[in-house]
Amino acid sequence: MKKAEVVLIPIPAMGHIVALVELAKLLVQRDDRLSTTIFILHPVLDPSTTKYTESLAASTLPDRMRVVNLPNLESKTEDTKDRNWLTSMIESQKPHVEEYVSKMRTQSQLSPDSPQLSGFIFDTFVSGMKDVANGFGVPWYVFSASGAAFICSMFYLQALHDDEGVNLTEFKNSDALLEVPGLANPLPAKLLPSMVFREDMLAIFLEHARTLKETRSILVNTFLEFESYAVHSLSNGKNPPVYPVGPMVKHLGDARDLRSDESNKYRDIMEWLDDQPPLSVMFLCFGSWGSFCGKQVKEIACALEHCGHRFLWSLRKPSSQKGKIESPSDYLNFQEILPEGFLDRTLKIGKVIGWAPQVEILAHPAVGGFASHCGWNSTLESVRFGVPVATWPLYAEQQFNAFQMVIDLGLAVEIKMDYRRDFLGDNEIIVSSDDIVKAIKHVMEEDSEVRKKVKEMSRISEKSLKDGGSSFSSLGRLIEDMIDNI
Ligand code: UPG
Repeated sequence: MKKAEVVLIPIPAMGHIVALVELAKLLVQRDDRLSTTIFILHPVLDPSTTKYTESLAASTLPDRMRVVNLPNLESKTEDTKDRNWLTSMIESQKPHVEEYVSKMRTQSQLSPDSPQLSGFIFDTFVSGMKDVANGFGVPWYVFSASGAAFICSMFYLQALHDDEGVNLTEFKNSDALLEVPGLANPLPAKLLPSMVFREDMLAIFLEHARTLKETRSILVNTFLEFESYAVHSLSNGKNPPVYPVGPMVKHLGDARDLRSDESNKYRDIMEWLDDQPPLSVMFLCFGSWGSFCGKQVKEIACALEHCGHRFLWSLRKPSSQKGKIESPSDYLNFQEILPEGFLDRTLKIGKVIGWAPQVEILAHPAVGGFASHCGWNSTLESVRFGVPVATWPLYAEQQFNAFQMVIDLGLAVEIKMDYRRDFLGDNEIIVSSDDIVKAIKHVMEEDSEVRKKVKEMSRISEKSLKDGGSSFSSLGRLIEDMIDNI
């Protein structure tokens, strides 16, 4: 029997590692001819990612799946203010990947029963590692931790820039309507991914878009029925083949694997939820890097006090140094940021927490709505568990995702679609408590059209992963391709 080894390399950030870990699990569980090795690049971007990778090391991984931590090259990549940090990290990690994979290969060649290297799967923004795969003479695939429409936007923007000479940075703040293939409706240009608006980031974005055209195939964490417009648009015979293999979301129960002090906090949250009526709780959580300035926190607090719904709010502390790219941390005491008396006044209806066991919360029957930054994993988790979202995008491609969810798919409502909170503190506007209340009331309506549509999409998402479903079949075709490589 032919056995194949696949090496997966995500960006060292939560939203990217989670999805590739789930893909690796899916591959080995689906086919016993496959083995997977995930390389974690170091330094990882934030402490929550470190906790997650530690929990992976501590948990029992499925057979034929391993996680390898590459050396920590902190000194070579420490200047995270340098927007090229990822490019430099990838360059410096290449020799380590080569060395490790060479050893794996030598060992497998000694034993004909061992799996043979069949290919690499790189995150969209790690495709600079393609030389390593080429050096080993094996194909490389790209995995998008964002949606299929986002990939369409990469190709579209690259063509606008390279073929038509359009200056993309001028789209910042522009209301010009763009016909992005993969979206059903014209997109206001200001909702394009943030990378496009800064010269230094744009060059990197375009380089990745060009590289994407060279890959063996594009794997996307999505499912056909959810992004049918985008998947069909990508499958035009000119692009590499596309495999929608999602939705892959973090497994329920992963939070319980964490260290016991974390587990106690999470138990407390889950017990609080157990005491709340069905669909009564609005959950607010803004991803691994989401935080707000003090003035905005006060507007949110005011909205929660007056909207008339119960709430569970993951509130995180922004970097104290303006201009420094630094992930948020947990507040030691929420009182330092919340309006005076807020915690006492809302004791019976709400709970403020730090890092949240998000999938467990979304899966809980008490949760009726989700205010989210629209990171792609959070978007898929909301769909997977049938919880409608109130969109509050912050950075990266989140405005684009919010547009897709609210306007294109009708699966979410808007808080503010063109909000942008740059890591460096640029462009911050304040969303009023009135606007927040309006969106919360809308998303919490029990019999709303949006809720019905999300529930239906949740059902379809489950079906897509089961035997005969669209993502199940797509993964099967991908696996055959990987086995054929050896
Ligand atoms: N999460 C928690 N608890 C928290 C916050 C987050 O469990 O308190 C989890 C969440 O369940 C999800 C992941 O962390 O699985 C976060 O992923 P995502 O929603 O995609 O957000 P980001 O971490 O912000 O992800 C980055 C980009 C985002 C992009 C994504 C995938 O910011 O814009 O879509 O990567 O490319």
